[in-house]
Parts: sequence; C-alpha cells; structure tokens
Amino acid sequence: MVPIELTGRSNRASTSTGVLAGMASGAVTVGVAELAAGLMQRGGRTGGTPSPIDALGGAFVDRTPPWLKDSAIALFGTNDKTALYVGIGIVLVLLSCAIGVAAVRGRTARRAASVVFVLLLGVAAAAVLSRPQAAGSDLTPLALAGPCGLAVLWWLSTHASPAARTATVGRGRAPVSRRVVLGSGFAAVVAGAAAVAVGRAVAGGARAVTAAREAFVTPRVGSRVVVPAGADLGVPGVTPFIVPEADFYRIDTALVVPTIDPQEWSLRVTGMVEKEVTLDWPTLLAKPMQEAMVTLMCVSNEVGDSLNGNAVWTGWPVRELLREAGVRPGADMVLSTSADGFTAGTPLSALTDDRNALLVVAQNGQALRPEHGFPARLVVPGLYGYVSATKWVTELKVTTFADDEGYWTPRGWSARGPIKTQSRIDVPRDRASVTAGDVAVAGVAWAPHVGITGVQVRLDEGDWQDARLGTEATVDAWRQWVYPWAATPGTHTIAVRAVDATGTVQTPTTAPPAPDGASGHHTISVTVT
Ligand SMILES: Nc1nc2c(c(=O)[nH]1)N[C@H]1C(S)=C(S)[C@@H](COP(=O)(O)O)O[C@H]1N2
Ligand SMILES: [Mo]
Repeated sequence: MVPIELTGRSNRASTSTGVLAGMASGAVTVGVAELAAGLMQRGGRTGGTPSPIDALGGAFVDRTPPWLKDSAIALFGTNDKTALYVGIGIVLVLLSCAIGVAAVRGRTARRAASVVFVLLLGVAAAAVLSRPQAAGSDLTPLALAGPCGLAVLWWLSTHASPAARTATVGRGRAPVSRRVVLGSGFAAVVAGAAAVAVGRAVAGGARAVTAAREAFVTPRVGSRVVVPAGADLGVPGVTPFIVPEADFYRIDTALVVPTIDPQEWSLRVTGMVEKEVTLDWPTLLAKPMQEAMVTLMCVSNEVGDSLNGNAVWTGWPVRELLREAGVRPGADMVLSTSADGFTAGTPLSALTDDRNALLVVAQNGQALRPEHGFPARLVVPGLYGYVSATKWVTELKVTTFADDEGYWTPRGWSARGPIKTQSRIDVPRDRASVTAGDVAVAGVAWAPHVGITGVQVRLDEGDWQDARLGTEATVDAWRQWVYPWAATPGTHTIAVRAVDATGTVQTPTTAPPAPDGASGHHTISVTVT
C-alpha cells in the first residue's frame, strides 16, 4: 500500500473531486426521484405532479411574468418547454457542483453543504405540493431520493480527501482508494442519469395526461347539483355522503392505467345508426353539460363491503349523442368499448330515457382521475358498473343483446345488471366493542334510480325498528341512516334492511355477487361492556 503524505495540498481533496461528488449526489437524487415519480405516474395512482423536475418547471412557469413568458416563446418558439428543462438542468448541475465542492472542504463545510442540500429538497417539495391536485403521496419520490443523494454526498466527500482516506485506517478500516472513490462517483453520475431517462420513459403518456388534467377547465352546467342539508348526517365513521375522488373505489381490468392524451382521444358511435358520429375532445367540451349525482356500484360487492361510492358527475347526456347518430329500429343494447379493450353492454333504454346517463368528463368538479377514466367515461344511474360505467370510453356500438355481449357476460356474470336494493352498517364495525349507553348505529342504503324510503334495524331477534334517514338528494344517490341504540352489556347482533320507493323491502335471501349482485341483510356482532 502506498503511504499518503499528510502535508500541504494533498491534505485536501481537489475541486474536481468535489465537483464529481456533487454531480454524483445530484444525479442520484434526481434519478431516484424521477424513477419513483415515473413508476407512480405509470401506475396512475397520482393526481398531482410527483416528478420534482416537472413540478419545479410548472411552478416556475406559473410565477413567470407574462413579458418573460412571451419573450421565451418568441425566443424558443415551440421549444420553450425544452428550453425550460435545459435551464432547470443547468441550475441543478451548478448547485450540485457547488454543494460537492463545499462538502469536500472539511467537516463544517460538509455540514453546511448538507443543510443547503436539504433546503433545496424543501424547495422541490414546496413546488410539488403547489401543483394542482397535489397529494401528500406526491412527495414519495423526494422522500426516497433525499437520503440516497445525501448518502452519496457524504460517502464520496468523506473519502475524497487523502486525509480522510488515511483517517479510516486509524479506525481500523481499510482506506478507500482514490480510484474506487472516483470510479464510484462516475458510476453514480451514470446511474443517476440512466434513472432519469428510465423514469421519464416509464411515465410515458402519463405526463401528457397530467398536463391535460392541469389545463382542464370544468365545463359550466345549466344547473348545479347541490347536496341538500341533512344528506350527510355527520355520524363519525360513516362513509361520507360524497366520496372524495382520492378515496373512491377503483375496479377495472387494466393492469396499467390507460394514459390518453385528450387531444388524441375520440369517441365513435357505430353499429345500428343512421350515420356514424365521431366526437373529439373540443367538440365534447363545447356540448351543453349537465351535473348528476349518482352512486356507482360494483356487482362484485359482498354484502357489507364498500365497492361503491357517491359522486357528482359532469357530462353530456348520452341520449343527445345517440340522437345525433340516429338509432335504427331493432337495437336494444349499446356496447361501449374502452381504450384498453374492456366492453360493457348497456340496455339502450337506460341510455335514452330521462335518467341522464352521462358521457362524463369530471368527478366532483375535477377532471376525471386517470384511474377513473380520464378523459371520458360513462355513468348510468341504476346499473352496476360492469354493464354501464365504461372508463376511457372510445366507442359506442348500437347493437342488440342477441348479437353482442360485454366483457363479463361470458365470464359468468349476467348480461343485465340492475343494482339490487341494499343497506350497510358502517358503525359500529363488525366485532367492535362499545361502551354501554347511547350508541349511534349508522350507515348507508341504496336503491339507485328507484330511491330509498326507509331503513330498519333489528337488534338480536327483536322487531325491525325504523332508523332516521338523511335527506334524499336524488333517487340515484344513496342515503345515510342512523339508529340511536341504548346499548346494554353483552354481545348483540345488529341487522339492517332497506325499503325502496316502490315499497319493496330488501330481501333477506342471501346470494353471492355472481352472477347479478349479492343480496341478504348486512348483519354485525357487537360486544357491549
Ligand atoms: N375500461 C374499463 N371500464 C370499467 C371497468 C373496466 O374493467 N374497464 N370496470 C367497470 C366496473 S366493474 C366498475 S364497478 C366501475 C368502477 O368504476 P371506478 O373504478 O371509477 O369506481 O368501472 C367500470 N368501468
Ligand atoms: Mo364492478
């Protein structure tokens, strides 16, 4: 082993080593963040902008004064975005180098450089959180990348100086050779850059979707849907009357969420029509839109489960689109197809009657989330999702039940799927223990497009007692209910049943989800102490 002289200049790492340490740390930080962000965007699970680079770019553009924006466009034309990214890249490289050069200047300088590094992460985090539809989970890439980048910075900068390399010998560890330090530094730069490239490639079209969703302006509607006072009873633990998009259940056959740039999207109306119609995005957005509150239900929902949710949907009535195409006599079904090949067979009558089946573009006033069908999907009151709620919809074929079938029909599910009247106890939870005294038993009940007029609760083998209902918003939405229970010590069974607007009482007969929806009373057991 070559002994190292601990004198003069050799005691300090060179500026170039510092540059390498900084570049390596910066590349690893950005690489890990962009890779994680790309995977998140690809998974379609994000509403906001998890890529710190995109977030910084977006935040910068938002804060750019108009004159600068205009001159940037004048200078770079349609390359203005490329110019922005190049600019961000240059700034990041310079900052990384400065941090690295400082970090090899000894302990105190290294600490200071680390503080600056963390502050910059904070700036990136603020940019991410400032983006439209941002969620806390969008910070995951930065949370993963920060420690990695810092570790690279520390390892390289502590082993960069000859003094540090020999110092490790004193602690009984083998010194890290200069060659290993330099080699690791270069490898980290290359790996970081590769991760950036992979991350951005993986995100693919998801990026176009993010941009399009940010630019989306929810269309105006003639009359807004309002949640009537008392629809949400406010009982703690009960499913919110309007379920936030981020919490809305998701069911589909898509392994990878389709990413559709609305500029490339179109919907074709084909089959038994007078003339085929192709609807593109600007044309759809210019149509007179409506709002409808509709509770969406999955046929796979077991009694007591929560594969369902209520939302306000904005869209154009499907009947108007079918009117434009002109339905020919004899048709009784519309086979809707999604960009990923899924199909649903919906009775033509459910799309043309007055129930306001919508070609939806917004959920609760926001552009549809990618996983809920962006840019457009169907929502049909009263029918299970598998026969009606096609997401990423690209074709409506007017046809017959005799000639065509939806995706799930040959897989053991019935061709027609009206939603069964059902009710659920949300609180207390099954097998919960509660203290004796006043206990609110509460939940939701639904009979979409028919309406709920009563909910009854049975304790042990007692009589059915009326629960108090939340205000009805529309017949297409569920209703909350609450039953004030004077709980006495012991183990009790609680069952619930709904009564719909036709006076029909929910059946006690149990059925599994297949082929046309589960039935039976949701029954729970509670211990009172
Ligand atoms: N493209 C597509 N659309 C689809 C499905 C699907 O698998 N692919 N599943 C349907 C089913 S079974 C249900 S219950 C609803 C669920 O909609 P959500 O994920 O927005 O809650 O979407 C429907 N639309
Ligand atoms: Mo479903």
